[in-house]
Amino acid sequence: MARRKLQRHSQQFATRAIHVGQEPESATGAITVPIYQTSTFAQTAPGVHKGYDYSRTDNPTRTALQAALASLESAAYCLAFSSGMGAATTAMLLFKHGDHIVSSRDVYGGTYRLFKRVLEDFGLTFSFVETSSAKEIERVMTGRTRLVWIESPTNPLLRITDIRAAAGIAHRHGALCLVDNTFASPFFQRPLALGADLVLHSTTKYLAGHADVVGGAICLNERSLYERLKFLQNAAGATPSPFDCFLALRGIKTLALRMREHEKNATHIANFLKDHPRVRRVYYPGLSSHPGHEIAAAQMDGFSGIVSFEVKRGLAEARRVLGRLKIFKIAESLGGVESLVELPAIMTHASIPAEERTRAGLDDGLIRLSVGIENVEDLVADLKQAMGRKVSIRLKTAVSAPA
Ligand code: P1T
Repeated sequence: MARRKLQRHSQQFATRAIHVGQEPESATGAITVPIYQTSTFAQTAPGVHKGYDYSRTDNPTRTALQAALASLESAAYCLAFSSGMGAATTAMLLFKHGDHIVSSRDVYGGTYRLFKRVLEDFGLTFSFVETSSAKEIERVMTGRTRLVWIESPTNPLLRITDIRAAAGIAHRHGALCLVDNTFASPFFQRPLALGADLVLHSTTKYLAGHADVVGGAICLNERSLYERLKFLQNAAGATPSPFDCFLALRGIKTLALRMREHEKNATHIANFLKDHPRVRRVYYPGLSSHPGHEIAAAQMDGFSGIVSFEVKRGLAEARRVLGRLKIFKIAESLGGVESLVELPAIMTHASIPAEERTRAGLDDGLIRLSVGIENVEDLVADLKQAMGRKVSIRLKTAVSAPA
């Protein structure tokens, strides 16, 4: 995106993040949306109420969060959930026995686990393919395909799918296209504008941004689909608490500021790692050497803050690097202000069988960094000291069973 256009986008975005759905409260003028910590609402007569009857169905703090998120995704509607997986599970209730779903091969381990170890038992069938290739998507589409599920960038390999092309294939086959936009955040990518039907978020990550709340959301434009999902949100009940909605909303106010810093720091670190003698490969869509770089540059406004890399000497060396890092904390999750590091094969993606991980290109020694917004020189110094010392590897460590 041209600089001027990006500047305009981010100005409007930053304003919407602070104001949409967040008018001062009418009774008292409270500037911040209150935490409506109530399970139920008084009715003046049976069935007569002020738009809220029970907090699983709707709650004013959730209404505010949903309005803000819908605005940021340029969506007509948004529904909030108790976690990203709560959102995913509810989305999948749109489908029934015999339906076929095409999914990116490289997806969050919990998404794979939901598909393979839960939903297959309910008669849904799945094809996991490299969705960065339109040909691959086309190859597995059948008359029963109802959904193309895409992560872009993917977790943890940062693969990029051409969302417009994938949505086009889905639509030609009468299927929906869902994009898990967690890694980009709406600041850098708005999939509905590229033709997707549904956008899913783990709001736990960049949207809330402070590693203090777990949540999820689905944004969309189509009214009948929204009505069905709204029904399912209430019927299945994976809804967020008012306090969780408050925290997510508070985080969103600074999303624009944070995302620029995440990207700046991640770019710096990707370039540092790219030239490091102990590093075999760096995965960051902002690097011109990344195979998805051109598509990412065309469909995103920036490359976000996750960098993955392989060290030359594999898992044992990766473990040692993690053991030496001081500022980067070893933890699952991502997208918070603080820098985190993890080994996907052992942590976030351990529920994917080893042979499937290998097929997806996920090396046991892959290290994933969630680059925070600390001083970048401090982060580089931390990586330098952790990777600098001579590593003598005696330990041959097996990858353990799923967490
Ligand atoms: O953790 P939860 O809020 O339920 O979100 C699940 C989820 C969905 N989609 C993507 C792309 C994700 O990365 C996640 C959660 N991921 C991690 C916890 C992780 O460390 O990768």
